[in-house]
Amino acid sequence: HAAEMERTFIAIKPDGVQRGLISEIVSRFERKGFKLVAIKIVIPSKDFAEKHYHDLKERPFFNGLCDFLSSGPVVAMVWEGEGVIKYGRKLIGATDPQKSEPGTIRGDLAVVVGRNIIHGSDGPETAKDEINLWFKPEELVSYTSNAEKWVYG
Ligand code: DGT
Ligand code: DGI
Repeated sequence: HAAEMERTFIAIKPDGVQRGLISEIVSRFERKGFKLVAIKIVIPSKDFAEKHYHDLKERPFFNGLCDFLSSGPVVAMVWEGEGVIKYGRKLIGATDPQKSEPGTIRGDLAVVVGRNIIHGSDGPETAKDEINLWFKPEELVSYTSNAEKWVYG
């Protein structure tokens, strides 16, 4: 498994941080068997939030969404593993917590779409773009996890 592993960008939004859910969320990715390769806590500027959500520029909730993301600390992370982009979305659950299944992060821990506590890249292209937006290359740590041989066999 030395080959290039898939990576995704995951962010705990200000509501998740303020509600004390950092460890709960990190734990779900960690216990699954995914590997944490970057993590930091930052308060994004409004301008930065707009860059992150540029795809949603035309939506009526865009401004409020960007105000919200820049309203407090965000825990930005990069997680690595086989199928981590798609399965990360599965761990997170549907965008609207009213529709997320129990057992998912949003299903278990959030109630409304405007406060759905976490973001995850929705595909390989956005994963690459979002990792590059939030992290410098030297902030990504390459290492061998001792658990890998037990996770992948
Ligand atoms: P997903 O799977 O969460 O990326 O969402 P999609 O791709 O199934 O749905 P999309 O990208 O068309 O819409 C994203 C979210 O935006 C969706 O959860 C509901 C919300 N939304 C869509 N259109 C409108 C609208 O006209 N007004 C408001 N307030 N929300 C909208
Ligand atoms: O990738 P997701 O976060 O699951 O969903 P997305 O990229 O379609 O939307 C990004 C964020 O925008 C989402 O996490 C919460 C917010 N959002 C989406 N739909 C609505 C919304 N916020 C409000 N207030 N109303 C919406 O209908």
